[in-house]
Amino acid sequence: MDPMSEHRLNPVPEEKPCCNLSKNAKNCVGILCVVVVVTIVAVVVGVLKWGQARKHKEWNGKGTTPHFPEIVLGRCYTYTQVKRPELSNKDCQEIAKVFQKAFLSKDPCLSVEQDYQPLMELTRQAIPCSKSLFWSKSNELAHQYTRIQQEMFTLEDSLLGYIADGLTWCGDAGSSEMNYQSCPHWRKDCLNNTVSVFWDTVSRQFAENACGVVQVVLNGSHSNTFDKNSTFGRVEVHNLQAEKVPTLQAWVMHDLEGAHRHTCSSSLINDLKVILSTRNISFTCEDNYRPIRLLQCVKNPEHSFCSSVK
Ligand code: JS2
Repeated sequence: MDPMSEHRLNPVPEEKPCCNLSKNAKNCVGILCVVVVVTIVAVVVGVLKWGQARKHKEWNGKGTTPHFPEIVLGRCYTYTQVKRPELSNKDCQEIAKVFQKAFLSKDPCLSVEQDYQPLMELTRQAIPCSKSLFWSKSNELAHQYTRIQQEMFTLEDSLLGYIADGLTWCGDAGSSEMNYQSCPHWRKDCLNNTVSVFWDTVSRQFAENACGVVQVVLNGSHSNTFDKNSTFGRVEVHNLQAEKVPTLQAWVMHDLEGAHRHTCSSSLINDLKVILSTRNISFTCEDNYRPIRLLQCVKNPEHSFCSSVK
């Protein structure tokens, strides 16, 4: 018999699909497969992240600012290419790299000034004499003033202060990664933490490099207008160089609404005067320095104090 005829007589039953699933059932199987794959991926990523987080010590302070490297690089370019193009030759890639080298793979509670020396060298910047402005408990008002008087410089108006202001960063001795989960808190964990040592270091350098007549904006409505334990009172006052800085001028500003807790004639302000006199630096003081008073009135023109301001 012709094999073909045999074939026709006993056709092999058509391959039946392996499973007689309806269209819906097939969709369900497909969705189930996707869910299983996604779950596996999520578990793997979770374990990897947990492992990464676990290898860092846990601290009481908030962790490294998210996108820290990108923020540092971006701020450096903004400052050197837009705000102060006279610094356009600064190497921001190198600055960002050296900033991280200052704290990565190091114990964040054993930070020392030396860690930041290479970074300070790279960002070195000449502040003109008689243009340095210090502040204490008056961050917003001091920077409102330097935004208008752009020839004046606070530390945060300098390249390194501008890059770091408001950021948190830390690493670990046992890891080359940044700790984004937590960083040491200055009171609950340790004083010599990565961020506090940075600000003391750059504040000391800012004061050491100051020349000419320098100013400080103090908050007369604050209970501790001159705080000996503040960065200004503990670091900057003691690092001004008498051979370069003949005089410190204090501007004691009062909130338009707030209590006038301290004025130039308060004993607290006299404490500052005494410290400076032992360092051969003269001291002058003015309550509610008019240009800054006018700035306060811009925000509150109807206030009674402001109607009398000529
Ligand atoms: C943590 C930060 C930040 O004269 C000023 C500035 O030169 C500054 O460096 O130090 C003085 C202000 O510090 P002070 O007197 O302790 O006043 P404060 O109102 O308690 O402000 C504390 C800010 C210290 C330095 N600092 N510290 N994290 O992001 C940061 N930014 C600055 N400027």
